Amino acid sequence: MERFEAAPGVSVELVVGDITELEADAIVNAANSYLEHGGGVAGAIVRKGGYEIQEESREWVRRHGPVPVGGVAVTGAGRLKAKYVIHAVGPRCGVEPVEKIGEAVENAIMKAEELGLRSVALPAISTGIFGCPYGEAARLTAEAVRRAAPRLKNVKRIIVCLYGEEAYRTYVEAFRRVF
Ligand code: AR6
Repeated sequence: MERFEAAPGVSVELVVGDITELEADAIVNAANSYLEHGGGVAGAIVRKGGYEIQEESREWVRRHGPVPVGGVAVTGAGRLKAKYVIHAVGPRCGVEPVEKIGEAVENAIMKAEELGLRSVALPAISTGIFGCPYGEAARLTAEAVRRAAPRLKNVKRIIVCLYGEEAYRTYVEAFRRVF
């Protein structure tokens, strides 16, 4: 585990593990615009949290339409320890601009703030099925945390959850450069 001070009173922790096991007020999902939760983080969230998360997601899309790339939507978290799932839509690399990762991260953190939460856990958005390289995703994520952190009053703890050592090492390097 590696911890940085993102702003006075706001910490960002990088950890290795399964995001669905984390204790945070909100877990961020690496979602697609239709909130159809297939594999990766999304699949794990529905498997562990329950199918109600998928149903609530469909209802959200029926009401509001698809979530734009870089945007977020909120549902309950079913049986997960978290109170909410914040579904953040990252870009598909080679199709949409990689910079949208930063937008998705910043919007997810600011949504947690708006919900009055103290802690939020994020995965490495777009680096799995959406095919973005860890290096760029890590830099964009670190820069997005730096932009969001000074504006936070409720959120005190941001956790970035990496799945495996390679992702972890790359994100730690990027965060050391930014913080
Ligand atoms: N906990 C933490 N990280 C994980 C977990 C987990 N349980 N499982 C995978 N990862 P991905 P994307 C890592 O594919 O690239 C879905 O079908 C994984 O190693 O979950 O944004 C959605 O419905 C990778 O580093 O998200 C979308 O259609 C990172 O999490 C699409 O995939 C993100 O991988 C989104 O693709």
